[in-house]
Amino acid sequence: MPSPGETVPFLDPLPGRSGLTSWIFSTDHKRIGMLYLWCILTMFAVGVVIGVLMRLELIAPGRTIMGAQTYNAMFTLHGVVMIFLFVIPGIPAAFGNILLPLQIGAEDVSFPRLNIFSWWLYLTGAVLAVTSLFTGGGPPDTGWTFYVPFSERTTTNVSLAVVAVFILGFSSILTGLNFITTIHRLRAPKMSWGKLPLFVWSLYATAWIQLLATPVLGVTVALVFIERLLGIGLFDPAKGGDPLLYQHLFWIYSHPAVYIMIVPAMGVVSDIIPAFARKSIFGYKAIAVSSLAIAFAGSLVWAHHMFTSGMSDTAVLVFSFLTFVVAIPSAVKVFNWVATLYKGSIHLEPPLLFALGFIFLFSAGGLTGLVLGSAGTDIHVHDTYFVVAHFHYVIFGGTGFGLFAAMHFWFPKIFGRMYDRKLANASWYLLVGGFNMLYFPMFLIGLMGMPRRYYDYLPMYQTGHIISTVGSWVLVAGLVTMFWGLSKCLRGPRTVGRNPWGAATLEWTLPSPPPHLTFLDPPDEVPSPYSYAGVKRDA
Ligand code: HEM
Ligand SMILES: [Cu+2]
Repeated sequence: MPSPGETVPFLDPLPGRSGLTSWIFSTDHKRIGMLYLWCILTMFAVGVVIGVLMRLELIAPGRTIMGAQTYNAMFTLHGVVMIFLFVIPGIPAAFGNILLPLQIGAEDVSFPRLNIFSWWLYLTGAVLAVTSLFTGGGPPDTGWTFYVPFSERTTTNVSLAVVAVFILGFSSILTGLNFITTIHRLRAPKMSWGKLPLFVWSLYATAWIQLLATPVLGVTVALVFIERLLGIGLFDPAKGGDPLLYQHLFWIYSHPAVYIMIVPAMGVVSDIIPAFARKSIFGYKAIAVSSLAIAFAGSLVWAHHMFTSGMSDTAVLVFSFLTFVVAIPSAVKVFNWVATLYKGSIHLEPPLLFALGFIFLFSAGGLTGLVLGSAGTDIHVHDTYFVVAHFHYVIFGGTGFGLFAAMHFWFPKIFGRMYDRKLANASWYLLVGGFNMLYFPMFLIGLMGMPRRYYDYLPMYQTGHIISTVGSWVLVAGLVTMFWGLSKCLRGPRTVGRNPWGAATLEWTLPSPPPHLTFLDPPDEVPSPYSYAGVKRDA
């Protein structure tokens, strides 16, 4: 007879093990993924509220709803929350945890206790980051980049904030370590590297960046902390330190970090597109290898954030060239997705809509990145709203939409219930429309010279700012609609079968929701992940 663990859905309590502790001390990768998911969505909500408040301030020149110092704290907090608490952990820690073992036919990740420990570190880091706002000398006002020497001289609570970042970094490193080991050691015997779902390949590439690049950030923020505490001159030129050194160290992590954010989203899109085009993925190997290529080449381009910092011209040339090189693997992916859709039998369901939103917005972000990667044009738009537009297109349009796509693809599997598809479709129009209204004008006012990180501006920029602020309201309407539609996954009878979309990766062979214990014995047969012959959808 199977144990209750093999039949009871993982969301439901097991006999004798229920309540909050069965979640926060769980070593089940699926439950840990859910813990991350709730935290990440909460942090997203916090970040959005702050973003909307900033937009409100910017609706008119001069002071509107907050003063300069409050605005500085707001953009710092918004950046820290969105980067370190939302997009970096976002897809890998939530969906990666839930799906990685299921997709490779493993019982769990390699180190389940380390896994829950990572979540506790994440929670500690999040609590400290929020605490830094209310304690010490007021909320940090440096921007999420903590640039020296200002971050060492400001009397605001930077010390606690960098400690929080340090702890969050460890959480990320441990997740990466866990995933690499799991993929190497725990694949089902028949799950060869060539049969790995592309989402797994993307997590694998990401995990290497998490493991190798994050320690650099840890060291860097630790040095800022030490310098603030002890007053030794590491980075502050007044004390004989070197501020450029800080920028190098910071971006050696933080540029690869943008790939920690985006590569898993690319993996999500690579899994969704073939399933909804009913056609095998075009260029499986190219997509898998391009994830690794992005991880590798992406580690060599950090100084494109520093073209105006006074580096040598040779360095500028080299980093500009390398930046163009790293665009290639991303373009390879976009090409392959489009080629997969070509002549497919397309089902325009919500997951595909969000994946298409990803391709469109990410491409806009990526291509404008080339304007920034070429030093001549970068010097003109550096530190303007052009940059703000660019990175929102990449990280929000890319990773954010990738996460939305993942939710619409896998929530039926996770909860056993379908969301409201009409609301999902309606929200997509509001989100894509609101998004472009919010961020596109920023390209234009950026080109006109509107600097970033200012609460005030010249009247010549007001039209763009008004459109942008109204766009933020449309976007929020889209978010509310989307989450309202998704919340249907939380109530009512569980009616979704094993494979509502007719997808071919292993997790769709399990019940929805999967039971507590899965793949105690590895599966005998491992499907080809994108071959749809004979795969039926059952909802
Ligand atoms: C409703 C959604 C959002 C709105 C209204 C919004 C708005 C803004 C505004 C007004 C700024 C300040 C620009 C400046 O003065 O330089 C900003 C900066 C920023 N945003 Fe957003 N944003 C939103 C969503 C997001 C998301 C989803 C992410 C990440 C996934 C994100 C990441 C950032 C980052 C990293 C900064 C830079 C902070 C800094 O300069 O230190 N934002 N955003
Ligand atoms: Cu970069």
